Amino acid sequence: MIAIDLRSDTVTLPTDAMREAMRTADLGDDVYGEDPTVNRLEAVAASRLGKEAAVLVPTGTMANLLALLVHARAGQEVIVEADSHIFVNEAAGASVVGGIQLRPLPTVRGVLEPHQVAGALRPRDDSHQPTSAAVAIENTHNRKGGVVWSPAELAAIASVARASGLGVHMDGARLFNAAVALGVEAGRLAAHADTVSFCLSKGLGCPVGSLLVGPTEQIVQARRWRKMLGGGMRQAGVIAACGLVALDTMVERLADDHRHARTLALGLAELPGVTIDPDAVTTNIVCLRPTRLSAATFVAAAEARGLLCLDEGQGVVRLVTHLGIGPTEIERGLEIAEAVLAA
Ligand code: TLP
Repeated sequence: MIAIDLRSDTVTLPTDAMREAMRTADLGDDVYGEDPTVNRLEAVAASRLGKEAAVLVPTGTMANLLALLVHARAGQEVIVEADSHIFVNEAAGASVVGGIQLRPLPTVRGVLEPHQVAGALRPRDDSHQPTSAAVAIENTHNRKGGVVWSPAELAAIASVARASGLGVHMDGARLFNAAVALGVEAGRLAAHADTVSFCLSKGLGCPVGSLLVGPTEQIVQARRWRKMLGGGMRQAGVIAACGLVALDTMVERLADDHRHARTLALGLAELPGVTIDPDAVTTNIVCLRPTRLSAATFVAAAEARGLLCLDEGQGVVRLVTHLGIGPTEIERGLEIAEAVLAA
């Protein structure tokens, strides 16, 4: 039985075009700055997001960590959303490596309100307290169900941050999902942050790789941290080659993933025994709450029938659409969910 894998968009496999690009890529030693394919990808990424420079890293986690290390130093604080990937899922890297304190603010949708950020700022002249260095936002917001920040919401946070001298980092692991959902260029969204990370290895289909983009001075610092953390890769052009294919050909198709997620959400809403708001599904992440089963029971029973999804904790099951999922898989997934809920 071939499973329908909706655990994450990270499970996607490289396309034939990516495999061919890897095979034929011009390579060099990127630690010497000599890999032409990496150099090209970094230039394309920076220009696409309207920033001066970019650095290729293995993972979104490393891209976020480098960003926080560049924005803040030991004893300083970075404001984050309480359900953000940085706060929940990155093993406290900024605290361990950088001595940086994270300040989590709870929200309903994953979108920080300007008054929350303003209220969380530390006084500069109180020697008891850490000093506020930056705000990190997540777009789309993963644990809240792929929530897209509107340009106005981004502008509002950027304005509070800048008025107080704070840096802004955007964890845009799924930034292109946000851009496609809004029908705008990703650069318009990136303009509200100083640094932006995005992943090649999620909906864009690459096997590995993320980029951090921002001002040259910050990216130069980020490169030093990358080296220290062991992220200086050599003939990384094999990865970058896939990234170039992805930025060229895989962005527009994210709209298919969004359509499939919406169909899935509408179908799930028809079933007894689940709580779900299909109108909240605007990108590729669907979150549901089984009302009569625990999330863990739902996930185990679905897996036994060939549907893989994730127990997100707190009673929530997450299903993510991606490159390997079409209308047939959505239809079959709904049949399995129906059987699980009826059993
Ligand atoms: N998210 C993964 C898991 O870690 C939860 C997933 O399956 O969704 N920022 C955001 C918003 C993310 O969702 C992720 C990965 C990352 C950063 C980290 O990226 P990687 O896995 O490349 O370190």
